[in-house]
Amino acid sequence: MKRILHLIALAVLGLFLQSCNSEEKGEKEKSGALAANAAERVYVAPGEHDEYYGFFSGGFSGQLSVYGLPSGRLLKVIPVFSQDAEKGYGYNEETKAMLNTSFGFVPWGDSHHPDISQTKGELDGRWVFINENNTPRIARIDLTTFETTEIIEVPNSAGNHSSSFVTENTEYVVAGTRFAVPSPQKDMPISEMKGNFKGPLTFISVHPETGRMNIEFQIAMPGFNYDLSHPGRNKSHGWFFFTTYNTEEAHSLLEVNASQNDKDYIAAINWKKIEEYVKNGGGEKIKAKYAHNVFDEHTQTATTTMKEEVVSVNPTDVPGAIYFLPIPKSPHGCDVDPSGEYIVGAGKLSADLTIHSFSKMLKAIEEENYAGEAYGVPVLDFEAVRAGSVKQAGLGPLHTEFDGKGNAYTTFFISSEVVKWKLDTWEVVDRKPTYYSVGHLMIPGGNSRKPFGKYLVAMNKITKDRYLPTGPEVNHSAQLYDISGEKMELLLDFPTVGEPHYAAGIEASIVKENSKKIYKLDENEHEHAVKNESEARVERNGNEVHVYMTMIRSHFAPDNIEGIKVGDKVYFHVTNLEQDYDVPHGIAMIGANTSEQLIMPGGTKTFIWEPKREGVWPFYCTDFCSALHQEMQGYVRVSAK
Ligand code: CUK
Ligand code: CUA
Repeated sequence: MKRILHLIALAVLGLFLQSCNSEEKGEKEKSGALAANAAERVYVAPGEHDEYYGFFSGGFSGQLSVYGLPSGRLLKVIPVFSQDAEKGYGYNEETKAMLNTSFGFVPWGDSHHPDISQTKGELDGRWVFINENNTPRIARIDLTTFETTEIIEVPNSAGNHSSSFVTENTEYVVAGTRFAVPSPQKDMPISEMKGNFKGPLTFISVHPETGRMNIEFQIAMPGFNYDLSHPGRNKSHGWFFFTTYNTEEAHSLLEVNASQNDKDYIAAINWKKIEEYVKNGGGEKIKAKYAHNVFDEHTQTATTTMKEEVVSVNPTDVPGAIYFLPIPKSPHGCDVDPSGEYIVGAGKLSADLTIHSFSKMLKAIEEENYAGEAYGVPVLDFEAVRAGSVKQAGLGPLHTEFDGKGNAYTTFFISSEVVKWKLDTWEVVDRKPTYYSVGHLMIPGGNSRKPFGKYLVAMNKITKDRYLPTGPEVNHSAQLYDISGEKMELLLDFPTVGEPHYAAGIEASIVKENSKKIYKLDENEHEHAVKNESEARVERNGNEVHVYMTMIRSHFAPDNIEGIKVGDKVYFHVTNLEQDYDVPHGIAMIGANTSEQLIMPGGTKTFIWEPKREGVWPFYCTDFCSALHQEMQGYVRVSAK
C-alpha cells in the first residue's frame, strides 16, 4: 500500500513538473514579474564595473565561472577540475600535476558548490573552495590570481557532494560523501551494504596564512547518503550540519525503495569536540590513498604528494559530539541562517519546510530528549528541536538563502519558484516563478553572518524557450532578482557555463584591490625561466631537446631553430618577459599533442612537441598582442633521424 501511495505521489509530482515546464505559457507569463526599468537596473555602462563578483560552479564542465552582477557579464572561466585548452591548464607541464589523483591523471570533474573564505563569519575574499563529486576532490582558487592553486583528493569518499563549505574563520573546509561505500574500499556483495558501508565526513584544515589544506580527520558515519551540509555560524559556530537521505541504507535506490522512512536525519556534529579528541590522540589511522596537488606561486609549478593514511574517528567514541535531528522525507538542502539559530531542512518529497532551532537542540541534548538511536547515535525528538514549519510552501523544496533582514528564500524545483518567507513567524510573504525548475539560489554573502541582501540569483535546470534555440541543448540559465524591497523583482536572465549547481557572491571591492596585475619577473623562480633574451638557447641531451625561449612584443627568441630531428622530444620552456598588465603571449607547434600555451606577463610555461615529419615548421603568437602581432613568428627546421 505504502508503495502504491508513493507511486501515486510520484506520478502527481511528475504531472506538476510537466505543467510547470510547459511551453504553453503565454508571452506575458514568460516575462514573469519583470521589474519596471529592469534594463536600467542591470545596465553597467561600458567601462564601468559591476558591484559584485559571482562565482558559479560549472557542474559537469568541472570549472568555476566568474560573472559580474548585476550585469550578468561573463568575466572569466577559471579551470579547476577539467583541462582547459584556452588557458593551457592541465596541458602544460606546470599544471598537469593539478589533475593527479590516486587513480592517475583525471582531466575532468563535476563541480557543485563554491564557497568563499571567511574571517569572523564574514567573507574575506581570499580564496574560493569548490568540490568535485565524481573523483572526490576539493580545490582552492586564489583570488589574487583567479587561478586554481591547490587540489586535495578526499579518500574513502564517493560522490563528494556535501562540500566544500567553510567554517566561520575558514578553520575547516568540509567534504561529505554522498554515497556510502566500504571504508576502506574492499570487494564485497552490494546486497550486504546495510550496516557495513560507511559515509565518512572529512574535515580539512586550512592554513590561516597560506591557505594550504590538510586532512585532519574523517568521521566514520553510518552508511547513509550525506547530501548537503552547512557550518553553524554565530551562536552555532563549532557545529556542522549534514542532511542525509536513504537512512534505510537501501542498496538500490529505485525511488520507492529509498524513501520508505517517514523521516531522514540532519546530522549535527560538534567538530570542536572531535578536533579536541583527535588532538589528544583519539581516533585510529586507517589506509587512505590520496593525492595532494599544490601549485607553488614562486616556481609556478604544481607538484603532487601521494598520501597513505588518515585519522578516522568512530562517532560514538566521542560522547556528545554527534546527534541526529529528524527531518521529513528525503531532505536535500541544509541551510543555516546568519544568526546561527535556524537550521532549514528541505524534504524533497514534503510540501512543508522544517526549521530546527539550535537552542532547542542544545536543550534537548541537555534533557536527553531522545526519540531513539541509530548506530549508537542519539536521535533527538522531532518536536523538541523543531522551531517551526513553513506550511504548504511549494513543491519540491531544495535550497534556502538569507538576506540578513529576517527573511529566507527557498527554491522549489517542482513548482518552479522562489518563495520568500519570514524567520520566526514562518509566513510566506512573496513568491516568484523561475524559468524553469530552479535548483540552488544565491544571495551574495548568503553563506555568512552578513549577507549583502540586494540581489538573489536563481540557477535553473531547464531553459527551453528562454533563449534562441541552439540545437537539442540550451545552456542552463541564471536569473537575477532584486530583493531590496518587500517583493522580489525579476531583472535579468543570463546563460551559464555547464550546470551551475551553486554560486558564491561577494562585493567586488573586497576582492578587486588585491587582484594581481603581473607576475614579477624577478620573483619568477621557475627552474627553466629565462629572464633575459640573451640567455635564450637550445640544449640537446640525447634525443631530448630543451628550447629556452623568451617572448616580448613582438618577437620570440630564438625564432629560428635548427638541428631538430624526427623522433626528438622537444621541450619548449617559454617565458613572457612583459611586465605590463594584460599582455599575455601565446605559442603552439603544428601537430603538437597539447593545447596552445597562453603565458602571462612574467610567467613561464612548458609544452612538449614530438615532430613526426621532416620539414620547416612555423610557430606564431596565438594572442593578438600588438600591431606587430602577426609578425610574432618563427620556424623550426626538422631533419630526418
Ligand atoms: S545540488 Cu544541484 S540543485 Cu549538487 Cu547543491 Cu541541489
Ligand atoms: Cu604576442 Cu601576439
